[in-house]
Formats: sequence, C-alpha cells, structure tokens
Amino acid sequence: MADPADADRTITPALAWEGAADFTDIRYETAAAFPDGDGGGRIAKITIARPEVRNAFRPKTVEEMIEAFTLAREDPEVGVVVLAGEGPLAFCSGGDQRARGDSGYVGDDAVGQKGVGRFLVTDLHVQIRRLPKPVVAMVAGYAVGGGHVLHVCCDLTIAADNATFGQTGPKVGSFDGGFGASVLARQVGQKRAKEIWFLCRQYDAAKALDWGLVNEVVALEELEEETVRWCQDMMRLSPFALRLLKAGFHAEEDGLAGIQQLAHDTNLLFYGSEEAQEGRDAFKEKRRPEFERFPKRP
Ligand code: S0N
Repeated sequence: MADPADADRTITPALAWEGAADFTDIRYETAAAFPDGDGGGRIAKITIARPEVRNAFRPKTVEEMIEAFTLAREDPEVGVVVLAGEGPLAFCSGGDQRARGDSGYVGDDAVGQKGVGRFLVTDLHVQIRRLPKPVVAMVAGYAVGGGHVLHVCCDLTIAADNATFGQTGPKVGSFDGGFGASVLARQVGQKRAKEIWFLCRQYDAAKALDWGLVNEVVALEELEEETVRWCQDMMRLSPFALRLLKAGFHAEEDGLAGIQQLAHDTNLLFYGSEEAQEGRDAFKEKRRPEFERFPKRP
C-alpha cells in the first residue's frame, strides 16, 4: 500500500512544460531543455494521467502514448523523451484490470476494434526500444505489472525514494514473456529476473539501485530536477551518436530487427555522403557513376 504521507509530497517542476497536444488519458508536453539559453533543443514529457487507478493503462491510454511517442520522434527539436506517471504515488500499475476482457484488453474506441481484446502494449514496447532518441523513465511510487515493464523498456530510469518495483502477472493471471522477461534479465541477471517474476515481490528503490534496475535514486521532491539534469547532459551530446549507440545496444538483444535498425541507421549516414549521392546523380543524369573518385578505405 502507498504510504499515505507520500500523497502530500510534491515533485518540484524543473522546466516550463507546454502542452503540445490534446489527449484524454495522458499529457504530452515539451519544454526548452535549457531555459537559461545555454543550449538548444527541447525535452518531451509523456505523463500517464490516470492517478485514480495508479496510472493503469487501458487501450485508449496505450493508443495515446503511441501517438505521443510518434510526435516526440518526429519533432526535430526534441532530443530526449521522459515517461512519467501523474502524481507522487505511481508511475504505472500496468494494464487496467477493469478493461481486461476474456482475450486481451478491450477498448470502446480502440482503432476500430470495438470490443475485440488485444495487446496494443506490444507495439508500444517495440516503439520505445526502436525510438531513435533516449527515453528516460521518471518513476515515483509504484512501477508494477505492465508499468514495471514500461520502465524496463526505457533506456534509463531515475527513481524517487518512494519508488516500488515489481511484477504481479502470476498473481493476476498474466505475464510478459517478451521484453518484460528478456530485457529485464539482461538488466538484473536471470536469477533475479526469475525471482521478480516467480515470486511477485515488491522491491524498494534502494534494492532496485543495488540490482542495476535503475540508474539513480533521489528524494521524490527532486525527481524531476534530477531527471531533467540527466536529459540535459544527453542534450549536450551528439544526437546521431546517441541514436547509433541505442541501436548498437539493442542490435543483438532485438535479433534481426535490432540489426535492421542499426543497418538502416548506417543507410541514413551513407545517404549524406558524396559517394552515395554520386550513385543517385548518375542515375538521374543517365551516365556511368564515377565511383572511382572515392577511396577504397582500408
Ligand atoms: C499499484 C498498487 C500496488 C497500489 O496499491 P495501493 O497504493 O494500496 O492502492 P490501491 O488502493 O490498490 O489502488 C488505488 C485504486 O487504483 C485501482 N487500481 C490500481 N491498479 C489498478 C490496475 N492495474 N487496474 C485497475 N485499477 C487499478 C485500485 O483498484 C484502486 O481503485 P479503487 O479506489 O476504486 O478501489 C495496487 O493497486 C496493485 O497491486 N495494483 C494492481 C497491479 C497489477 O496487478 N497490475 C496488472 C498486472 N498485469 C498487467 O499489467 C498486464 C500486463 C499486460 O497487459 C501485458 C501482457 C502481455 C505482454 C505485455 C503486457 C504489458 O502490459 O506489459
């Protein structure tokens, strides 16, 4: 149970967030990364805003998150994305059990699938892993069930001192044998990942830090300030280098899809070269490409 005293604690806002789209279940906001002008670019923040159910997600929530991550991806000003939950008590408590039908989660308005159970969250996990920008989970309170999986899928996790982590699947007749098991095992090791899933215990922030499940633990009040500091550090670095590093980390873990991402990122770089442009230009000008102009690099 959440500590009632936590309900009165406030996470200090660190940036002047501006609403950038209208959603029902989430908020999508962006802010200048360096309000003092000592740098450029923006940070995006996606907040699950259903505190009455500890930020559990229903199909509509997941649809909106997918849309918000797409907005963040497509915005050339945005360099880093923060994923958070509304309020001090929960990051996310996983799938909304009230929306769970007999064969998946059921939405009234889930992209033309009215009444048909599905697992939209699969697409969200893949999207976070493939997003070519770092995604930081900012965890206050509970990150449990599918909410725990969400932070596992994020690249970095900054936790508040009241953060509580755990999987609940086998308690409620559910499980995530996808990234929720495999990526978790890469992060904490097989024995600990199996413990988390097989025993369904809850772990405090200190234990999570000790296990390498999170990157940093700070006072709840300072959670956003610390998260933004981490984002600012990344915003000062080469965005393409970060993109390639993320693809590199995931290349082997995500199998052929991971290799494909890394390979296509090299396409993107190669297209910017004179050598690649010579091939394009020669085709358009109906002449033999003069590739002999380019070095055969050792
Ligand atoms: C989070 C917990 C520990 C908080 O306890 P606390 O502080 O005592 O608060 P409560 O009184 O329990 O909760 C407050 C109100 O919120 C409602 N609520 C909480 N969680 C949910 C939820 N998940 N769904 C619906 N409602 C929720 C409470 O009912 C209460 O409401 P009122 O006041 O009206 O009574 C504690 O709440 C808790 O343990 N919650 C449940 C955690 C859980 O089991 N989550 C579901 C786990 N399963 C999934 O997430 C599905 C995973 C999935 O979809 C999936 C499947 C395959 C592959 C991938 C995934 C994936 O999602 O990743």
